[in-house]
Amino acid sequence: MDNAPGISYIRPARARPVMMSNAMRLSEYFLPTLKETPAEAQIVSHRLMLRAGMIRQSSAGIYSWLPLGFRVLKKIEQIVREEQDAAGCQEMLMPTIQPADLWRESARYDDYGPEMLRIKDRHQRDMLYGPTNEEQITDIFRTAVRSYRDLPKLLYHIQWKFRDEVRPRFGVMRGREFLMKDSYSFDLDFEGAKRSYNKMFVAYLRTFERLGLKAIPMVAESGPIGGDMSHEFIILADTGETQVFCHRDVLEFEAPGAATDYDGDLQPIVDKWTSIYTATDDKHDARKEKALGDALVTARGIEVGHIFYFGDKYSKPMNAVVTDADGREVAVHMGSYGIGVSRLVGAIIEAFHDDAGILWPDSVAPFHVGLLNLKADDSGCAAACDGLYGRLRENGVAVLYDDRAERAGVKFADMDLIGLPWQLVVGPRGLKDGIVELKHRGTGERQEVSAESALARLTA
Ligand code: P5A
Repeated sequence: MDNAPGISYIRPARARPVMMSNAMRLSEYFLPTLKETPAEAQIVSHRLMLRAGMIRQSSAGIYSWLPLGFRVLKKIEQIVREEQDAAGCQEMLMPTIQPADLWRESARYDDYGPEMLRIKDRHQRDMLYGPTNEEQITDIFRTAVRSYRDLPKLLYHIQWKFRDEVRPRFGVMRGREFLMKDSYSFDLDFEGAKRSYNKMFVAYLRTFERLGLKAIPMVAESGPIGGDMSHEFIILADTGETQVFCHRDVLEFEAPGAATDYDGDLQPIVDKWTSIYTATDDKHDARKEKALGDALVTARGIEVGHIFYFGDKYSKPMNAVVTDADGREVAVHMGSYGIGVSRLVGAIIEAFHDDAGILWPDSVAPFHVGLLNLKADDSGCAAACDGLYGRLRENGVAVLYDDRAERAGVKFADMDLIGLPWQLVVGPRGLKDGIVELKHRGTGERQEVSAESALARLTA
């Protein structure tokens, strides 16, 4: 609708970055920590997520994300997003609820079985809560793209999925409702598809590296076109559900850096990783195991990502075709690429914790600093803490300020439990000499320093 003359409905908005509130007082924050270990939690990440007030179970395998857990989830999501964007993948958003008819076209409606949550709408139409989105993206693609000139295309979204797992367990690690980043590639031919696949492969190595994880790509299944065109990305953890066999050299490999040229040849990077023996249970080779001898590492792992090349598996039955340079119609070559965003929260805790709680890597920590006022009813102490809180906040340091009227012991325990990288501890005794304590949660290292130098360290 046009504006009426003389009336301006639109006020120009000033550009302002969108950010989460970066400073919180614990007395106001919704952080329902638990002292007791919840009986239902079998693995450490599940226990710690419940105890640290990050999640609340709604029903089996379905969780609410409370403010602290939500912050971590969003941080992980953002790192995943940045690396997808860097690789040339374009973000979009598809719905959670899909029409069954699309899945009938690919014949997966019957194949998927009881893991699929089937729903009817008020008109008795068959719908489902999407366990993945291959059919839906193929449908979008086929109605919009006609020519090879529009290829390649790489699209992704970060959206909730539902799989009615037989045994949902381990908290967010094997949920029924879970957050996935799923990308889809469309190419004219196998060579193009391989380039897209390699881009995602490299983007995954970089993503997991930024999350502080050592993720090992394992050949998951040999494609029909020769070569290995499905990989699971596994991080090693004793509580993992996947059995892993690999050459110990794999553990020394490093992810390619941020300077990676995605338009260059990525094949050498992929080859470097896949040249050394890596396998999961189902695909492991007893002869190779013997040949490796001492170099063989057997371990348990958590699957945090999975990438697939599947050619025309969906494009053919669903008629997603483009015309090639000779005017012939060809079914596009597709791949799909998943990262378990909500699973990663648990996986990172499995990798980084001690007896007292979580040890967040800097990149995903919900706050950078925990500020502890050891004597909230001491006006000098409170004034000093308020001052530090203000300064940290002004400098853009994400800080959680424990200003509660609790005993020091409770504050230490809670702060260790939620695992913020730095603790700034302020008590009346030290304050008399202008001294505060700076503790690094990961190393346990403590330093008594002046308030000013603590600030300098934390804002550097
Ligand atoms: C790839 C993207 C797919 O669904 N379709 C779109 C393909 N692959 S996958 O391996 O089945 O899933 C991708 C990643 O999602 C995580 N994941 C889960 N996380 C929590 N709970 C679950 N029940 C669950 N199932 C899968 C895994 O990290 C997996 O690698």
